[in-house]
Amino acid sequence: MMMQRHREPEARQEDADKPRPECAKAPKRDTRKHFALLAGPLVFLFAGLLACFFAPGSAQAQQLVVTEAWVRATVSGQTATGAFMKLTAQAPLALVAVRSAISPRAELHEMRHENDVMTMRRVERLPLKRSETTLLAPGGLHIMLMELAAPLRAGDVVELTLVVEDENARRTEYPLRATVRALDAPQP
Ligand SMILES: [Cu+2]
Repeated sequence: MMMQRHREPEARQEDADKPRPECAKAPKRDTRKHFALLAGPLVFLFAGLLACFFAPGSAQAQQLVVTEAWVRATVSGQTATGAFMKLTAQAPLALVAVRSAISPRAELHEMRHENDVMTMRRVERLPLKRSETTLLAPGGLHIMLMELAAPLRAGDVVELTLVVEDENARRTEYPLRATVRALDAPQP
């Protein structure tokens, strides 16, 4: 029995070395190439699926792209400032709330020039059309960060969370970081 067992691997090796008609027709290299061609995209697909399942909100995260986020610096004693950015929705969305650890009262505001007077009002819900970029900028729509506990200096980084609602009233949070820019940037 023992002798037979020891011989087994050798016998298998010999079998493997023998050319088999079926294998001779399709060289091994081709099989590997096909596998590599197929495996590459599969790995990416699988990694993508994993990311969707395990990264909270990442499936929805692709629905809103936030760029060029910044916050205007403040001077000592100033307790409110504006946050600005570009919002591009990949699906019909609405910005419904803003939160920040540095402000117990963060609101979306709109500034309008009416009869030579600049007026500012709160916007409860900002619809974001698909494939359109909405600009939050000084003199227009902006996020107002109020009741600030400390001054914001140029170069500081402020963490904000945008709460966005999709067509099915499903809410998704988008955390983002905005850099504080110098005071001489235009007023909100
Ligand atoms: Cu405001």
